[in-house]
Amino acid sequence: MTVAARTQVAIVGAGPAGLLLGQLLHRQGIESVILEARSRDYCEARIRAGVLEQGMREVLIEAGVGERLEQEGLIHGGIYLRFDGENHHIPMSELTGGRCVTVYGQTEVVKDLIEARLDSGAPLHFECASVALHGIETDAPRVSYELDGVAHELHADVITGCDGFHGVCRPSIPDDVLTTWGRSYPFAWLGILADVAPSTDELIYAWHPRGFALHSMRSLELSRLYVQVATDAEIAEWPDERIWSELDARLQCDGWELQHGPIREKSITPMRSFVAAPMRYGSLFLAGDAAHIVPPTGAKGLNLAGADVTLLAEALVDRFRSGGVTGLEEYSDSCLRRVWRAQHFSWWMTSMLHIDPTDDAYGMQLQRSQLAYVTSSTAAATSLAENYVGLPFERAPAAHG
Ligand code: FAS
Ligand code: PHB
Repeated sequence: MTVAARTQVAIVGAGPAGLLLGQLLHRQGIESVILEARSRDYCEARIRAGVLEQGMREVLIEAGVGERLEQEGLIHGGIYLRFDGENHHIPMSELTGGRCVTVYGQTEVVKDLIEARLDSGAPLHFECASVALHGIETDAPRVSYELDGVAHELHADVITGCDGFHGVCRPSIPDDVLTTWGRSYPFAWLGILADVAPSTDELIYAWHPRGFALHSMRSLELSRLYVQVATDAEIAEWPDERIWSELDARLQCDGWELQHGPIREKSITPMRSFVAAPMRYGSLFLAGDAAHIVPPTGAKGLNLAGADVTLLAEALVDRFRSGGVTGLEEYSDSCLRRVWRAQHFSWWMTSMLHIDPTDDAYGMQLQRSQLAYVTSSTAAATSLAENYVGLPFERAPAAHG
């Protein structure tokens, strides 16, 4: 027996993209159902991004889920670039007319969005199995899935693929329609969450011959740090002592000391760049990691997901309210303009700051020269700053007449 249901927008995936899209639509009276493969605990526990662009902060506050973000988020007006034992501040807010970033973990964004969704009473189903799309070439698509052993069919006007890089939505688009671009990097990040106050007021991105290191944070009591490791590195090879020793070496700076503390979590993340286009096929729209991936050096992944669904929500509201289709027709091209800018910036930050084992001494000299230029030229620092804090989120044409 199959249980049939109907909604306006079927959202596959309850990561930041799917949850924020659902929240934006709900606030405009548009019905949606969110289908998530994993459990609520799994979604809320995944430690991922940590930095919100100005535009993402504004969207979350406008969407009515910004209360904790405003109370607990740490507003940063700059970052440090550290190399050859010297620290260089990039005053991003000064260089961008006051735009800042907010340090607020993706885990907290997801918790805030799940709480808002459950409080709204709008459908959000966790642990959906065998999710599959049907009829996306038509204007009557549907999603089949199993929940608690019961087969379901969700009929919708539109399906949004917010199911990440490994989801089922992008693969539902025929190969002869989709074009993909990508590259993998010859290194990865080992990230730790440590119960110790940060040893810095703003993020430190460090270039060092032993490899890249990043000092970030989650609060004034919780530090988040990363070291570049080999692509085949395993956690078992990285006891706490080795991690702290590498961080001490790579973040070394005269008159400064890194505070150590108990490590409560450690994980290894591969580094890749990826884009799939178009981000629309028939009645299926892709958003977030389902369509694109960036190396985390530029802190863009989560923010790109927010930019996509901000555009998509406005276009969908216009479609359901007044039958306007301009926003939906222009959705993919509008998103991809920002996606490719973020792709380049993320590649540029990654190439400037990581030691590529396949590169040579000449390559390291070029990196040093680039770092010296960015930390001595206002023009170069402004370019980094406006990309890091994020260009203003583009809005759907219909939303502004
Ligand atoms: P997500 O992958 O977050 O969410 C997709 C959701 O869809 C998941 O909950 C998944 O369970 C669900 N799903 C998958 N298949 C499904 C199916 N068949 N049916 C139903 N649901 C399904 N970005 C940064 O900016 N900074 C960082 O430091 C950073 N670190 C990262 C570390 C890791 C390990 C990873 C993987 C990513 C990291 N990112 C980082 C990028 C990350 O933050 C993403 O950009 C962000 O999670 C994108 O959000 P979504 O598009 O919602 O995708
Ligand atoms: C993080 O805090 O997790 C973080 C911050 C900046 C990055 C990547 C990750 O570029």
